Amino acid sequence: MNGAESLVRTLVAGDVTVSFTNPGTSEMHFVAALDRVDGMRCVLCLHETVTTGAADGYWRMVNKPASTLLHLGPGLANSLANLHNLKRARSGVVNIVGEHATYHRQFDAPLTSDIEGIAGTMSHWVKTSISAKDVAADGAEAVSVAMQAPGQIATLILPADTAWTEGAGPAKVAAPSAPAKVAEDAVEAAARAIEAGGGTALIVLGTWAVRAKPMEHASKIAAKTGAKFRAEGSNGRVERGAGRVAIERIPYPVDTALAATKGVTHLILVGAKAPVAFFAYPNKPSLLYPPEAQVVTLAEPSEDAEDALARLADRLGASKETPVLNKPGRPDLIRGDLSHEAIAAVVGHLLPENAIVTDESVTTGRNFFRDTHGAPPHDWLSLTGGAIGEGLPLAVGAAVACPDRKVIALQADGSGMYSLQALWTMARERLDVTVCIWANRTYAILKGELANVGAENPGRKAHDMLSLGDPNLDWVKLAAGMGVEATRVDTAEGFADAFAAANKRRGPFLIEVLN
Ligand SMILES: Cc1ncc(C[n+]2csc(CCOP(=O)(O)OP(=O)(O)O)c2C)c(N)n1
Ligand SMILES: [Mg+2]
Repeated sequence: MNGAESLVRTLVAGDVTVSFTNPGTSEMHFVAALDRVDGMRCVLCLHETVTTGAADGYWRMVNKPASTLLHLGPGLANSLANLHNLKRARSGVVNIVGEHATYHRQFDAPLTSDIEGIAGTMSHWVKTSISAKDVAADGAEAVSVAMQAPGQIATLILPADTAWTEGAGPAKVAAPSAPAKVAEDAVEAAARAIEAGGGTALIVLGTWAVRAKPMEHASKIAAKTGAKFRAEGSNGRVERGAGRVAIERIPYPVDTALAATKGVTHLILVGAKAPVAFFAYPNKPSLLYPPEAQVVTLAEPSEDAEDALARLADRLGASKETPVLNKPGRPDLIRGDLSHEAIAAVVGHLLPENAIVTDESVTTGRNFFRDTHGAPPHDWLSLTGGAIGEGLPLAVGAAVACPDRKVIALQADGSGMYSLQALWTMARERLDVTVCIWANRTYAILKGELANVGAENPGRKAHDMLSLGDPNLDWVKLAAGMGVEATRVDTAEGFADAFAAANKRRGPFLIEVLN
């Protein structure tokens, strides 16, 4: 058995059973091994940014790593923006990156580059296998690293000769350990902060704390003590909808966020960071909470948030409280123009039960949370690292992870263009995704940002840099060119009809929503 096959067998035995791939010559033996060994689903992606975004969506839904297969330094470099988002989502992944044969590197062939250097910027662990005998053991270590709570990025670099030379056979992946429980001191410190702060204490929830059960504990604590709670500004996966706790996020706009945290005296972090502004703006603070507030960490992102919140509720005598859960309820449809209100109403009115929503809506999505609190239970996956172009790849990964659930990709047009190749993978793999493109034909958010940073009287050149018109993008044709059926709507009732119809069928369908 060659090194490549020993690696594939190691990955499969370690429960890494999906590979989002974009291979080249140096990875051909790995491709052949993937072909020979049962148990690995290989999903071809037509740009590397799709592979890492998909691996992120996959992890968020099943809490285990997919692998990617990337072509040397340039392939890895193409994947970095979504690897960044994956890291910010606190997800895990095993990247397999091909490399020249060990003896060939000295000749500085065209694709030679500093792969470890490129990988190091976005990985928790980087290793180049030095011989075929090591490949399986290195792969087993990579899987263990990726599984380390809350999730880590392991990048294994595979010189071609280590793949094709006789290996040592598969290696065993160590069983992942459960997330650590927080120390009693942390529970006590959080309890004291909440007792001292009362109604001015704010619990910030992130990572696993925004799942249904831990949020119920947070709601009980709020009921007992008057403390408030919110989710981080963007979250890998929030469990939401009817019968679940209504959670609001720390708002994105600085002024709105500051209004939401005004008067906070105690900040209790649960799998979350203290909130900071996305960017600095002249004459605005960087911290999105009063700087004099006391900040207490109940649980790190790697720690067991559910257990921590349950113990905190116990300590505060809140365990018997009744959590406030969303009642079922949907907004009415609004007829006429495709205003942000009307779009949110369609999403809220028609969101399918048990849907997985991937949300890269940017300006169009500001009302989506409000209008979906009472929709049937669903998961909400947001852009976590601010590097736009992850929405469609996330949808690919979520659909591969959960083939029995409808994926709803809510996608701004400018962001969608960074990784629209994901549509082809949706068609190739027959993924059950309804894609809604918010075709406002601009970088709308940046128009606001131009004013926010104090740039005055923008002229023609600035306008052209923020406009996607001239020529208009034709998403129906773009989708058709990649094998995805599509339609265009320009009224709220047209969108409602198309959305309902798309959600009834299986397989990918795209709706270009002119707004
Ligand atoms: C990788 C990356 N490149 C560029 C940006 C800067 N950026 C932020 S928002 C944005 C435009 C978003 O436009 P669109 O997706 O159409 O959403 P809209 O503002 O129209 O709602 C850009 C270019 C970014 N965040 N990430
Ligand atoms: Mg836009």
